[in-house]
Amino acid sequence: MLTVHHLNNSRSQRILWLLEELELDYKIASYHRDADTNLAPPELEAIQQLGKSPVLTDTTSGHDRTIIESGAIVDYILRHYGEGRLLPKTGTEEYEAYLQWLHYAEGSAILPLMLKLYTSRLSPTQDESGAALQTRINDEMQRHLGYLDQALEGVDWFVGNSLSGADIQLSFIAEIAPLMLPSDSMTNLSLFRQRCHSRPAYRRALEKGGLYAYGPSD
Ligand SMILES: N[C@@H](CCC(=O)N[C@@H](CS)C(=O)NCC(=O)O)C(=O)O
Repeated sequence: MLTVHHLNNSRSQRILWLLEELELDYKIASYHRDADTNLAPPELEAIQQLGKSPVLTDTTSGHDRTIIESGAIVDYILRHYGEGRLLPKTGTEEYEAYLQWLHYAEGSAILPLMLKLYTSRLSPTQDESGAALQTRINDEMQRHLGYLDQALEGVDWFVGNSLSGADIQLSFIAEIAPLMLPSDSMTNLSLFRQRCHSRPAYRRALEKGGLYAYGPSD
């Protein structure tokens, strides 16, 4: 059985979406963020020592695997259970592009967004050092989100213009971007976000996953 260890309002929502797209059988083990600290509860550390979500456990066919990192989890599910869906064939240009975008989401694009989020929480007394970083953070945010926006010019999806695991992985970037930038400033990214939100599988995943602050507002 595949089990997604899922934290509310988190990156693990993407894994539920992927599993719904593939119509696979899976279980959700739910964890709730602490109301004061917003951190994951200690029970998640009992599953994997970092205590971060998502974690995927796979006990199918005698396996006893625990996998972390959303990109690795997306790729694992597609390679083992996707039956060729949402994953370009190895050896093709599309496969190379898929790998690049899959890694890019958590490897590069997320960093300035997280820095923005964290520095926005600094208290006024700490703010002076935070302010010094803002220009750099804003430049990096524009650079990375601009790159994504440009890559979507004239296409609906990032790889070969059909939905792949890379789009699912990048959806979280598109979803939190409006928290940091005016939502209409990156038109292609904003349309991409709407496209993700309009998928029936995305909607089903939302119903199953519970609280998710970055989904559709309607
Ligand atoms: N790069 C990791 C990031 C994992 C991560 O930081 N997850 C956050 C949720 S979005 C988390 O578990 N936060 C709770 C905590 O740090 O206690 C991935 O993509 O899986």
